[in-house]
Amino acid sequence: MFKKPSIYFIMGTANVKDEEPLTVLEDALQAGITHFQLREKGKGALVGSELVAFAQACKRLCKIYGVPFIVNDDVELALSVQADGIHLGQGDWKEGVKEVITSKGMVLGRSVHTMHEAKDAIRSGADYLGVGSVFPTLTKPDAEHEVGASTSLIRELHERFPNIPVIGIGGIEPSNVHVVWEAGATGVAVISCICKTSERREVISKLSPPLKIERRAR
Ligand code: TZP
Ligand code: MG
Repeated sequence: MFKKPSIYFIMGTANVKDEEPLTVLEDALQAGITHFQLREKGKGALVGSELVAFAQACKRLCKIYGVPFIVNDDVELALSVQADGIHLGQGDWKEGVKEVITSKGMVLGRSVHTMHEAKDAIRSGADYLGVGSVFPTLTKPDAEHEVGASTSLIRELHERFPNIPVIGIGGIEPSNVHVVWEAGATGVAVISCICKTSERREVISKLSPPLKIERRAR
């Protein structure tokens, strides 16, 4: 699922203000995102049948563009819409979840902040890791951020576990993305810089890695 450098877009309806969320997703797909995660959280978040219908619509769009559809947190939702993957934070892990996910052919992503958490996640079956927050972000106010700690963790993971894809997240935008690629990340995950722009093609092209990093791709 992570053969090329990844531009991993994350969105929930709360991240979008003046546009239709599905329009934003389709625009981002057309503009070249490589992965999509539905992260439906916060005030006014969809629930129940509305959430399932929205997830199904997101999945349909992703399928048209050949982009994996990943669900944040909600294992039940991921299973019911047959997502391609599920992403779990440190607090969202439940015993037995890996077995269920694997039996459905789904990929498992985990958020980690330290080498200890990373080793634990890999041991318990994570197929890829999210590391951050690399930079300060308003999108997740409770996210801890430290550029140095995140980039050195990305660098160390790249060296010690070269087969585990590592995705940097948090406050990433065209002006600072080079820091994350240079640390050895497999991909960059972004919410606001894609949701908030009307120039998605330009932003996504500026997020993409320089050619020398493209060639290094696992
Ligand atoms: N986890 C760590 S930071 C973050 C998440 C979900 C938010 C990233 O959003 P943005 O807008 O790209 O900073
Ligand atoms: Mg979570």
